[in-house]
Amino acid sequence: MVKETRTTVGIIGAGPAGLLLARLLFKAGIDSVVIESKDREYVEQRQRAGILEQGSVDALRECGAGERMDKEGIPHDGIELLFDKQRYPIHFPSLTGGRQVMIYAQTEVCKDLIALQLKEGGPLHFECEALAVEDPKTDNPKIRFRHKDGEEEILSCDYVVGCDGFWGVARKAIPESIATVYEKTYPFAWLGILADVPPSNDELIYARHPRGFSLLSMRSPTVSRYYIQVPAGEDIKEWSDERIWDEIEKRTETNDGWKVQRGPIFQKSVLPMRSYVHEPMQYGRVYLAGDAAHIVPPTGAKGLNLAFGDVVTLAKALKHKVDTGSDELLNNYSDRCIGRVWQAERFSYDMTNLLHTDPNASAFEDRLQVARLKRMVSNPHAETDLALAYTGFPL
Ligand code: RFL
Ligand code: PHB
Repeated sequence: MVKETRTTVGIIGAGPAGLLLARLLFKAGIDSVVIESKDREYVEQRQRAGILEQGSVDALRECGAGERMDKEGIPHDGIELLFDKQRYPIHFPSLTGGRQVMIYAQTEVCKDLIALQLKEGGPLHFECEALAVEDPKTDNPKIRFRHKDGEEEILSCDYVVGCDGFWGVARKAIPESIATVYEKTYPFAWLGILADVPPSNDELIYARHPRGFSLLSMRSPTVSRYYIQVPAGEDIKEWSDERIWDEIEKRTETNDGWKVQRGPIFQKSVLPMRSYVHEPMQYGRVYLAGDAAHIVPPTGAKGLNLAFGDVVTLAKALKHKVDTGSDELLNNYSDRCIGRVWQAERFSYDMTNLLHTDPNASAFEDRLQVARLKRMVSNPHAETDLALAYTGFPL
C-alpha cells in the first residue's frame, strides 16, 4: 500500500512561486505542503533573477518576508541604455510618479522564504520528486511523489498548484485537447557571470552593440552580475575568463571615458532564451503558477515578478473561497492572470528584439534597430512606456 497524507493545498516546487504561495497561505490560515525535487542547498544557490518590481517588494514586505531585503537590497531609480558608444539614463521615479525597482537576488528571496517556512509554516519536503498529478477534475486531486529513498507517497489535496517551473509535471495534468501553447525560441542565449568586483556603474546598463547585447547588473556592492549575448547552444568551454572580459569591454565601450572594471569570475553559465505561454493556467482543481505556465526571455527582468503576480492572485482566490464559499475568483484565476502575462511577454520580446543583434538581420534592419533606440531615448512618451513596463504592471 502506498502511504497517503492530506493537506488543503498541495504545492509542487519550492522556487519563488511555490515558496511565496506557501507563505501567503500560511498568513491566511490555510494549510499547505510543499514538495521540492532538489535539496535545500541547490534551491538556495541556483543563480537566476536579480530585479524585483515594486509589487513584488510590497508582497514580500506584507507577508513578513522583507526584513533582510530592506537591509541588503539595493533600490534602483533607473537603467541606462548604451548604444553607438553613448549612455542614456532612463529615470523611473520622474517618469512613473515615484516607482522604483529593487536589486535583491532570487537566491536571497528563496533563502528568506525557506527559513520562514521551516520556522513557522507547513511542511516543506526537499528531495521529493512529484511524479504525477492525479484526479485533477475531482474535489480531491492528488500528487504522487517519490522520496529520496525511492519510497512513493500520495499527497491528497483539496487543490494542487504546479509551481514546478518549465520542466515540471503539473502541466501534464491539463489535457492537450483543451490547451493552447504559444511559443518562440531565439537564435541566441545569454552567457552570465558572477565576479568578485564592485559594479562598474551605479545603474544597470543594457547595451546594444554590433557584436551583440550585453547587460551589466549587480548582486551587492562587491559582486557584479554581467551577461553577454552568445549564439544559442554555445559551449561555455569556448569562453575563457579573459575572452569574456574582452567581449564585455568591447560591447560596452563609450566615448565618455567610462570603462568596465575586471575582477575574478567565480561562476559562469550559458542560459537559453524562450518565450512560452500555456493557456489556460488551470484545469479542475489544478492551477499553474510562474514558469510552469509561462516563460519570458530575461531581458525585461519579468519572470520572477510574473510568478509572484500569479501566486498573489491565487492566494487571494483561495482565501476568498475559504471565507465566503465562493468559487468565483478561483474559476477566473487564469483569466485574471493572463492579461498581465501577455503584457510581460510583449515587453520582454520587444526589449529582446530592441537590444540583441540577430545574426540573420540585414543592414537595413540593423539601422532600424538603432533608429528605434534613438526614438526610445528622445521621446518622453516612449521613455515613460519603458519605465512603466519595467517597474511593473499592477497586480
Ligand atoms: P522555478 O524557479 O523554476 O522553480 C520551480 C521549482 O520546482 C522544482 N521542480 C519540482 N519539484 C518537485 N517535483 C517535480 N517534478 C519538480 N519539477 C521541478 C524545481 O526544482 C524548482 O525548485 O519556477 P518559479 O518558482 O515559477 O520561478 C520563476 C523564476 O525562477 C524565473 O521566472 C526567473 O528566474 C526568471 N528570471 C528573472 N526574473 C525576474 O523577475 N527578474 C530578473 O531579473 C530575472 N533574471 C531570470 C533572470 C531567469 C534567468 N534564467 C536562468 C533563465 C535571469 C536569468 C539568467
Ligand atoms: C540580473 O541581475 O540577473 C538581471 C537584471 C536585469 C535583467 C535580467 C537579469 O533584465
